Amino acid sequence: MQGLNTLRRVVATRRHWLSLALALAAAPALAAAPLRASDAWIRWLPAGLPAGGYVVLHNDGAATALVGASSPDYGSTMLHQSRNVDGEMQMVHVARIALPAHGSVALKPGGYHIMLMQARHTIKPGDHVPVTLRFADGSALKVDFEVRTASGAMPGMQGMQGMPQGGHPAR
Ligand SMILES: [Cu+2]
Repeated sequence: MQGLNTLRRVVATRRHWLSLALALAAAPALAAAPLRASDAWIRWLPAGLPAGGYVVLHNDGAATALVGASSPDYGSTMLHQSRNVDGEMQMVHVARIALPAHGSVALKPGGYHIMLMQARHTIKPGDHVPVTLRFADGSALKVDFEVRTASGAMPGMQGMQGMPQGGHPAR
């Protein structure tokens, strides 16, 4: 009985040291990565057309910038900005997207986006695409992007277009 209790204590102690070791191993990675991503999605387009990738980047550290992106699912990836030039939407290649210290930047339709080109296989709504984001400080962030249809991305917006104003004929 005494022997079994001793064995249990040894196992418990080992488990404790293992969890402590794991916590120590994780700590430096957390401290060195002040960048986070949320709401990452890709606007799906048919026939393998270039697709826009959108994400909100949060920076808990010093000012930096998004300087590149890559994905194993796409042959070519660029940082783009949509701009309204004389009433016409145009896309331009940008080298960097500034990320202020202790701030955030939203890549969204009509603005900054990640242009994903040359899909390596059929990508459809509901898929998840890994994209690695590279920053000016040398760090990288692997983010899971969810593929959505243009309408699915903005629930309600489609139904609101053309909705009659006031349902009853004036009398
Ligand atoms: Cu683009």
